[in-house]
Amino acid sequence: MRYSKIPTSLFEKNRNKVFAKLPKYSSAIIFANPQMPRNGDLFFPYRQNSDLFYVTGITQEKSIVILTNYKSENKAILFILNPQPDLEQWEGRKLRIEEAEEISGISEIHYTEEFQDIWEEIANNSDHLYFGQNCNPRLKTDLLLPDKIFGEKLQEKWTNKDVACLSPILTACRIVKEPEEIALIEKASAITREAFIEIAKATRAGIYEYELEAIMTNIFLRNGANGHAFDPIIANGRNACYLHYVKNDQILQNGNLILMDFGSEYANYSSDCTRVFPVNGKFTKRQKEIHSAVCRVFTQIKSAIAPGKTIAELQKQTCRLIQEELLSLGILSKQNIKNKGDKPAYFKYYMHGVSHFIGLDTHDVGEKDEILKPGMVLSCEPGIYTFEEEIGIRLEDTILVTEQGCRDLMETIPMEANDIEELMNS
Ligand SMILES: [Mn+2]
Repeated sequence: MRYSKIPTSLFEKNRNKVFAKLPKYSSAIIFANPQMPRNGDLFFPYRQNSDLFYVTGITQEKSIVILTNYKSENKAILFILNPQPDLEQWEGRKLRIEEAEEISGISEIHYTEEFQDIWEEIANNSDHLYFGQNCNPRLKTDLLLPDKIFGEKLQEKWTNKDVACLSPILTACRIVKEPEEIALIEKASAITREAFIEIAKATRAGIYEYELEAIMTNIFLRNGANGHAFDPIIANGRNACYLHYVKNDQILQNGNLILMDFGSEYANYSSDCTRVFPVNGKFTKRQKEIHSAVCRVFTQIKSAIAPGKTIAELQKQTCRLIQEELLSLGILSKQNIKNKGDKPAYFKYYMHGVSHFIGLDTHDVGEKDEILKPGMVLSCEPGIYTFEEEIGIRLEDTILVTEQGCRDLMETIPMEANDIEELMNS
């Protein structure tokens, strides 16, 4: 493991949260993510299913977990690969049963060969069957996902039972983070901070965007992160106006701004940050004007993050504030705002959400109408993008909701233009 061992008490707590939401005589099943084929005999880098990790801490492929209360007591049963010497010769050592127990705190562990028989017995004796599934409404894929296929088979086979998707239950559990999880997100954020400081100092005209990415990757890995929580965006000049620009293959031009949306993933927990800084270490007057406008919106929205609010409400407020800033910047006129098309006038310059939840996934579980509670972690990320002026600004921190309001986990990463200039010229 690249990260310090997570206490099994976290996974026990997480399992207990799930059990508390299962009706009597229920059995829930979660499969590891499939290994995604690349080409030839290769796979893409492996990342565990966040739901399975959440209740077990296990990152090994082909693992399965069943959470059941069909015999009235709550019980977790874990299945792992039977380690075969010929496979290990190629892929390295696989988990032993004692090791899987030490990571997960689960005492009943079998090899996957035994899964089918044990599951049949458990399913047969349960009234409610839950299957794991990626239910993110923004996921668009034509792939036949194994979880979904398994769920459909369950529905076909057990017509006399209540068969349902486990996602709503796991979402309700995962959305509020335990102190141990917050500590891991803080660690990921601290690594992200270190990368920004190094990059700000190394930035100069004439080098490629990917050279900044190389510094970032180096610092993430050196600090024990899994790597990037998502493909980093390192966009100078007009590239910053493309929201998900990840080619990072252009030369940094003197006079341009760089938008960098990035974050390390530590122990499978994400951090998410966006900063905008000048290639030559000095903002122009106009760049500073637009940057400060987004900074003001960021500060106001951040101060509105508190228990009881929703992301949908923050979004409305952001759009109002951005519209005002666009007016003062002279980007929009009062007439533009009055002429209503199918979309409001500001939409051309600000077209994305101001917040998403953050946790085991960078776009973590939880919807826009979720009422914020202490322990939830979310982004705050307003922006203004103008192709006319070739300036794209987005400012983003990872933020924890607290009893009193919120705590910015990235407060110490310079954001304001003056602080950035000071850092770059130090
Ligand atoms: Mn984000």
